[in-house]
Amino acid sequence: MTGGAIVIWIAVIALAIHAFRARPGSHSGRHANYLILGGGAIVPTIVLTALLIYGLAPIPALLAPAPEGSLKIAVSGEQWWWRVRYETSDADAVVLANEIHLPVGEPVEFRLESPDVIHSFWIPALGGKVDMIPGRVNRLSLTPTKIGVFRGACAEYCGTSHALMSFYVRVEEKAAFDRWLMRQRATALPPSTPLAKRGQASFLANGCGACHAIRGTPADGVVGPDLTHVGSRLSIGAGILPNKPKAFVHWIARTDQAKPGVLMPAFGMLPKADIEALAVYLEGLR
Ligand code: HEC
Ligand SMILES: [Cu+2]
Repeated sequence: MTGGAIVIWIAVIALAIHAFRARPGSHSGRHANYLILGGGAIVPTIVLTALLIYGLAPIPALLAPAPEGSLKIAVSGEQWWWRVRYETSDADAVVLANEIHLPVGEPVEFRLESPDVIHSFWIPALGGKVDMIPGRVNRLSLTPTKIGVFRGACAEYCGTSHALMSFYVRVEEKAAFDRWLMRQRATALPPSTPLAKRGQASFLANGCGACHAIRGTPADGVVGPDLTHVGSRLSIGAGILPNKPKAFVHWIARTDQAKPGVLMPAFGMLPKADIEALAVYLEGLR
């Protein structure tokens, strides 16, 4: 493309210089018309058609199904977070939120959906963006080639906190990925310290379980993110806060300040000690 651009640039500049130097009347009207038709219509049509074909060619590979047996991950864009479901060959899927791990060098197929409005799934370092449209399942296939942590974002304005809807993708060696997936599949470990126990009791007593699931406890809500291993995530609140007890306290007590318009009520009315216990309990869910 750079080569082609240089050739066209030189041709245009040469013509411009020629136009300045030519004496008036040195070209017939017929010649001038050929130049306008050729340079103004035919050449651009050929060049732009070639560029269009070149630009569209890689798209079918991105949208085609990944090879049989590759990893399939359903991602649902919600207001304003990401529901992630690993559809592993076993019957039981692995559910989490706002974080995706991938084995390096292996093809993966994302199935993108949305229950509410149009979102757009975009991991700039790994692949093109694809819209998540209510009532449809769009596909995106890619093969990550580099180990590392990459940020993803919603690329379609979807409401008040559209800009606070991010996620992280961790690309790692297959062995590390398998260990991670096994841990994510497991149910939550019971709380071990008195403070964490108090946190769990508070979680179950205050209705958090109506919206959140913590597998291995009676909490089985599906309105909000699955919190079974929330303590293992790189961030909380869809990429906006660090995974630290202090951030959990802030999120639980002043949810709407952390994320305007959020579909979770703030629980600032709970006793401070309860909120701190909740934070310690959740942060410990590795
Ligand atoms: C009415 C439903 C509802 C209730 C009740 C609720 N939440 Fe949430 N919660 C949500 C939703 C929805 C989100 C995702 C918000 C977002 O990121 O936009 C969320 C997000 C969270 C997150 C961040 C999860 C992540 O993956 O980053 C934590 C932690 C959390 N809630 C804890 C709690 C606790 C603790 C309680 C009880 C004190 C509670 N929630 C009660 C709906 C609820
Ligand atoms: Cu969105």
